[in-house]
Amino acid sequence: MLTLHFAPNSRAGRIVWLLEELELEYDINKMAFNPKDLKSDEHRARHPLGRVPVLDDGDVRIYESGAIVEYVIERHKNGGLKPEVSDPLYPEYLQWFHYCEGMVMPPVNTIVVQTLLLPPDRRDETVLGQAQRLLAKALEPVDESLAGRDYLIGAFSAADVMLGHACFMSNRLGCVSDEMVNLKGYVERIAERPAFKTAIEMA
Ligand SMILES: N[C@@H](CCC(=O)N[C@@H](CS)C(=O)NCC(=O)O)C(=O)O
Repeated sequence: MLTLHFAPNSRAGRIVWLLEELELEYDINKMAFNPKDLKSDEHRARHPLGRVPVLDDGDVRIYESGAIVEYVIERHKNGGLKPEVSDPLYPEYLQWFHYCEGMVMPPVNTIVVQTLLLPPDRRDETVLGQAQRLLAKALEPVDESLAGRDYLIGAFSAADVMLGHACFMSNRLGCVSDEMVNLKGYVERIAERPAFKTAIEMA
């Protein structure tokens, strides 16, 4: 049985979304998004930094959301939700899959820290402004690439589970401008997917 170690409003939502899309059975260990739960000895034994998501699958324990997504689609769905290696879309699939944690999430993290996690007297407007500009820049090529496409490589894929979730979060943080019409439509399409709704409503 798959067990997902989860906290609300976090990247763990990606894994719920994926498991729901694939109609796989799983258990959830729901923790609060606070140091008491995430930095407990119990959770640090699962993830040395006390972060989520972490997935258990029998004797296997794995963290890093991208690695978990790849693990699940390879081990539990015969490589479903991604193009074949020989498919012309495969490089683009890989690119957007990794663009999520590589380019979009670093400024998202900073924005979350600077607007939600730090107490107001420790927030820094300069750092926040830099991160917002960086995120807007990082989202531009995503917006452009979505012109005439419903999803990142046309059909829905695991790259959407990664980057689509990051785009949804960016939009929720108010960082997707109305000019990014393709991206706005993409976020709306994602939000309409029943599996995504289940993931996002899991608090
Ligand atoms: N690159 C990692 C990032 C994991 C991560 O930072 N998760 C956040 C939630 S979105 C977390 O657990 N934060 C708790 C903390 O920093 O204390 C992944 O993709 O899984």
